[in-house]
Formats: sequence, C-alpha cells, structure tokens
Amino acid sequence: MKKRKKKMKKVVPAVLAASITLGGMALPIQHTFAKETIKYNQQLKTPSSIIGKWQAPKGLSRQEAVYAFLQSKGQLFKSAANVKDQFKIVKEQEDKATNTYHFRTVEQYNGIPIYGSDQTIALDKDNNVYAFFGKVTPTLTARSVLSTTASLSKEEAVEAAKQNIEKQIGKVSYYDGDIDSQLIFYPYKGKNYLAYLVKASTSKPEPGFWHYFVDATNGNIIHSFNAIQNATIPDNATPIQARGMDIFGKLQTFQAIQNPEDGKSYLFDGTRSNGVHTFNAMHLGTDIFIILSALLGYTGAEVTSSSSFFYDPAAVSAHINAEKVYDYYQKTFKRDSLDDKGMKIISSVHIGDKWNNAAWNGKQMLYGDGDGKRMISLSGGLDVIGHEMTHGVITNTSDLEYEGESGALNESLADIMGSFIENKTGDDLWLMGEDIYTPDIPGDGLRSLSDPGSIYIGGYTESGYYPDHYDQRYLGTQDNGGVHINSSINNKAAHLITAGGTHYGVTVNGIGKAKAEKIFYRTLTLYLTSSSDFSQMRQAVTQAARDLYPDKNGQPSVEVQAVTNAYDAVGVH
Ligand code: L5W
Ligand code: ZN
Ligand code: CA
Repeated sequence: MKKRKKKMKKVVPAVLAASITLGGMALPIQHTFAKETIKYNQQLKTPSSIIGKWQAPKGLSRQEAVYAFLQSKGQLFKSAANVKDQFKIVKEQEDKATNTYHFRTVEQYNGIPIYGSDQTIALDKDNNVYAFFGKVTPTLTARSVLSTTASLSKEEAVEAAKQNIEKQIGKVSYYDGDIDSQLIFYPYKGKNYLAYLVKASTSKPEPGFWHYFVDATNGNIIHSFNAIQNATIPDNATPIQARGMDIFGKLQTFQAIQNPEDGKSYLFDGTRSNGVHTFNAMHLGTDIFIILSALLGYTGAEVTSSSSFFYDPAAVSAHINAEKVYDYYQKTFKRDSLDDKGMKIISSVHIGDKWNNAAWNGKQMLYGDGDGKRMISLSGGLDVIGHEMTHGVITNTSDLEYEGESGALNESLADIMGSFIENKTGDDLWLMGEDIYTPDIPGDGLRSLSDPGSIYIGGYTESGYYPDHYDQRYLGTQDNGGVHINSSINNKAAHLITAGGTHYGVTVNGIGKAKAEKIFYRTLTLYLTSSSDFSQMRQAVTQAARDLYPDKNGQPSVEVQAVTNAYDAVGVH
C-alpha cells in the first residue's frame, strides 16, 4: 500500500542542544585547555563526545598523546585502571587533506573488549586532541565482581549459536566463510556478562548475518539479532573486455577474465585491487562449488561464458554496478574497496525464489530476482548496490550496531551514499531503488530522502508515513527497532544539507553534493562509533564539516551552518 500525497506538516520548535562546558581544571598531566564542549551518555554518565582542544604536552608520540588525553579524562570516564590497559588502540589513520590523525580505540578489561565501548579520537598536526566520540562503560563495579574465566570454549559457543539459528531457519548445509567467535564483556539490560559474540553468515535457507551473545559461563543465549543489511581461476587467466545485456536490455562493457585451460570467460574483474567477482546462487552445481563456498566464503557457481559475451542480465548488472561503486569510492575518497585494503568484492545474484530484497551478509552482497511486480532484479539498481556496498564500508569503519538509533544511522548512511553514488539529477537522486521498484508504476521508489513523509509505511508511525522529524520516530521493536524507518530522519537531514529547503519552519541553505558527500564520508569513517546515536551523529557531522570547512573570524562556515540548521530542522540536538 503506497500512495503519494502531501501531508499536513506540524511545526516542531527547534530546541537548543544542552551541553556542559568546562574551563581549565587541574589534571594529572600538565597541559592547558581551550574551551571544551562535553556531552554525556545519559545512562552511563560518561562523555559521549568531547569537542575542543586538549593541548598535548610537548615531546609525546601520537600514541602517547592519545593515552595522555584519556588519562586526563580519567575522572570523567570513571576509570579505575591504567588507561593503557583500559583502552586498546585498534586503528590509526592519517588524513593528509586536513593534516589530522585519527585513532580508534576499544575499551577492555583484562584484555577482553567491552561490547559497544569503542571510541574515535582525533588529533591535529601537533598531537592536540580536538575531538573524542564514543562510549565508555564505567566498569568499576563490574570489574570487582566479574569473572574473566569462561566455562565454555569458543567452539561450544559457536555450536550453541548454530543450534539456535537452525531452530529458526532450518538446517544450514554450509555457512559462508568462517564463523567468528570472540570473548567479550557484554553489558545488557543493566547486567554485565562474560559472553561470546558469535557472528555467522548464511545465504540458504535464508540470508542472514547472525549475531549471538552466548553466556560464556553457562551457554545461555543472552541476546541475538540478524544484522543482515537486508572455481578457482588460475593465475595465467587473461583479463578481457567482455560484454552482455543488463537487466534493462542495455548492452554493457565490463571487465572479465578468460581461462586458457577451459577456454571459458568468468565474471571476475581483476583490474580493481583484489577483484570484483560475481556469482550465480541459483545454480550451485556440483558439490565442489558448495565445498568451495563453505571454505572460501563464495556463494554459488561461477558465471561463465564460452565467448566474451555474458547471457545473465542480473549477473551483468551486479558486476557492472559493483565496478561503478568501487570506482566511486576510489575516485572520490581514494578508498580501496570496502575495507580500504583492496578486499575482493563478491556478489551473488538469483538468491532465493523471486526474493524482493538485497543484502550485505557481513562478507558479501546478495541480490534477489524480485517477483516482477513489486521489484525486478535488484542488482539493476545502482543505488541499491551502493547501499549494500556502503554497509560493507560501515562494517569496516564505524561498524554501527544494527539495532535502534545506531542501526537507523547505518541504514541512513547506506541510503545517502547509495544515492550519491547513483548521482542522478532531479528527484530521482533522492529516491531509493526507483529503477527496480514497481515496474508498472513510474516515478516511485522504496524510500524518499527528500520527502520521507510522501511514502506510506503503515502503522509504525502516527501518520502512517516515514518520519521526517525526530519527534515522530518509531520506538517499537519491529525492524530491529526501526532501522529502516528512523533512517529517514537522518536521510532528510542529508537532503537538506545537500539541496537546502525549509522544513518545519527551519531554512537550510544547501551546500551541494560534492561537499555533502565528503562530509558524510568523513563522519562515517573517522568519527562515528558502533553505539553512535542521532545526537552524536549531529555532532560528528558538524565536526567533519568544520574540519573540511573551518570557521572564519570565529564564525561557522556556511557548510557548518547548513549542518546545524538541517539537524535543527529534523529535531536532532
Ligand atoms: C532494497 C533492498 C535492500 C531495500 N537494505 C535495504 O537494508 C534495501 C536497499 C534497497 O533497505
Ligand atoms: Zn540496508
Ligand atoms: Ca535513486
């Protein structure tokens, strides 16, 4: 049920952000403070962001400066331990464009990471810390009572998760790639557990990226969710320019490879880092392919041709669109594939039977054929492929947890980048999936970033339409807490930042796509963390905008103003 209509918009007053500003104060390490703005996590009462300038003592290395900063905030973080034991540096990245350095840290106890407690810390060229984002879980009480000895092995935890998955979806004959099992501390519903986080990817009988929290002391399942974001080729194979029709009957030219041993062409493009490789999930063929899938993480059979012309339109579309998305990230941000380390991009088409969906399962992309009425082959939508591959970028960067507000931000960033990647003009830029959605109804799409409230969603919201203001957000448990619903609030903010407009009485002067995409990419890769919520998103986008378009004479740049006004307009403070 979907109709296009203009609804009455109620005016929601913009509320000013509440923030606590600290001046200089005595701290264990000698340094001086410029003005800082600190926001707190409401439950934990520890900072969720610190923006300002913490001046690093002279002569420290970058890592030492990070630890000195964290130590200086020991009281705010309610730290009981040595900061080096409490925070593990997991990533360090230089941003040459702004001459800044970006760290990712994870809080841990006795070497065991605390789930969801990760942080980003940004340093200027002199090692001064100008931004901190994340979650710090005060573990004082937990530390004195929590055992760090597991009674279960990693493998036993995997078995417990597998049993539960198969109870839900039926027998899984193979799991895609390795099943990850990591010992963590898991704060959940007011309690702290020693748990295994088990992550398993499936494509049959149902696609899934299963996350299981298994109690490491007794094997109970504490919590689980599905975070699906819904042949061997010899070395002497020759790269070729291949051709084939896409799902719209358009002739396309793309990279493939020819194997001199069997004379066949394969849908493998080796010219883009470790490759773009496209498979057919419906024709798994001989057992060897199934075994290879299980061992190597591939899903399905190779797409082959006896010439350089390919005859599977869904596979051609998936392949060419994956190439385009790789090129977008490479050319626009110098990002080398989803992990920025050149990882192979794997797609499988013909998943399921008339499946009206597409997904990233934590390892690769999966595309259904659609039922022909609601959707056609989803691999034909460049914004859809951009959306799924952006989930892959997120997995490798902020890793936004796929539940609640962080999940809605994960979905929103996938929609925003998917739309930017597709790069259409006019209204279609802001529609998701318009090319593969309802072939009999022109001009519609799955979601609208420019006017979320024009698309009907049913009883999730008071109006029945997608929310375009934080006050209209969905607070129920469906859809992992509304990840595909509340995403539209942040989508609208992105639209306003880019194209401008007046929304609930707040006017935003748009800054254009070229600037907006840089700001959102920076936000996603350098500032957001796994637990980021909408309020943190606003701050992180503001920080990214300020880095790229600094204040002039103490006044925020027009780009920063656009961000401020846009988030005011959607009621996020
Ligand atoms: C349609 C297929 C998957 C919807 N995934 C999604 O999380 C979809 C993007 C395009 O929302
Ligand atoms: Zn998604
Ligand atoms: Ca679109």
